[in-house]
Amino acid sequence: MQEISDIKVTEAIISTYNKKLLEHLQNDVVIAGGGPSGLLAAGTLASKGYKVALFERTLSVGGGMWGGGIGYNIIVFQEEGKRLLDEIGVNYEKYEDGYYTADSIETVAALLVRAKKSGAMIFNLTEVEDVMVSDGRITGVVVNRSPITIAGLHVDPVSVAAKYVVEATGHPLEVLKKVVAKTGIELATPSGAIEGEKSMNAQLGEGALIDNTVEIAPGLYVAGMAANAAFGSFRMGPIFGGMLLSGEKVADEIDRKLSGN
Ligand code: 48F
Repeated sequence: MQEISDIKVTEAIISTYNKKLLEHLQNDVVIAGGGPSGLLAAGTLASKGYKVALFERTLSVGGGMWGGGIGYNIIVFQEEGKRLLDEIGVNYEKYEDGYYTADSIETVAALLVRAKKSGAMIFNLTEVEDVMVSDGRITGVVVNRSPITIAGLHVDPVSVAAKYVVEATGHPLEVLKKVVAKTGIELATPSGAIEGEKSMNAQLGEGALIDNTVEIAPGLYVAGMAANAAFGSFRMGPIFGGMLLSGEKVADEIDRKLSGN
């Protein structure tokens, strides 16, 4: 066995992490939240060559996907979601016509591997606690270490720039709430404010999700459950086709903007 220096191990971690953090102080796209929609968007954008940083508050990405429904680690996809499962290499079974089941753990793992291998940089234990604003446009995010925010410590955050930010924090809409509370920017919703999430109706919720995946404020897109919560649409429970399709749509829209096509 080679001789191991404890200090070398420490130095390797600190210098490697600092390097990747410094490389991602300016990005094409920053994604707030590492649930299924954020992960799919990160992988799709990174695979097109964009510089992408995804910030996730918790230790693990995957958001609400791990636990399937009531902690049974199975998720359901409808016909339209199957194409993306094939694309990311997830096994699934037909349950009945129009209903497919997949292992939630395999699906999170596949989304994560695809995002990382495509070149997206994932920063876990990092909370997006505010946005950067300039001339009425969102120009980046303000991040802090989650152990600091969870402990409620009075420690200042730091800033990370992006040409576009994606709000993918799911039900709580954390980034958009900050935008509304602090910037005075009018949202692209019917009222110009957050409409609020409605109760369960998977048919209507999944149907509305793609339409709600838009640039909701200059420089800021909404994706996933955050999009439905912002536009006053329904929640949909453990059916996940819409989440992946929303991640795909937000990536396509941002690609169109950045490439000028
Ligand atoms: O909630 P989440 O899985 O978002 P999603 O991609 O998917 C929704 C489904 O899981 C489910 C559903 C399906 O039918 O309705 O709820 O819209 O993942 C959101 C992620 O964002 C993280 C959070 O820990 C989770 O992993 N997050 C939340 N607030 C912040 C954050 C924040 N302020 N900064 C960073 N990450």
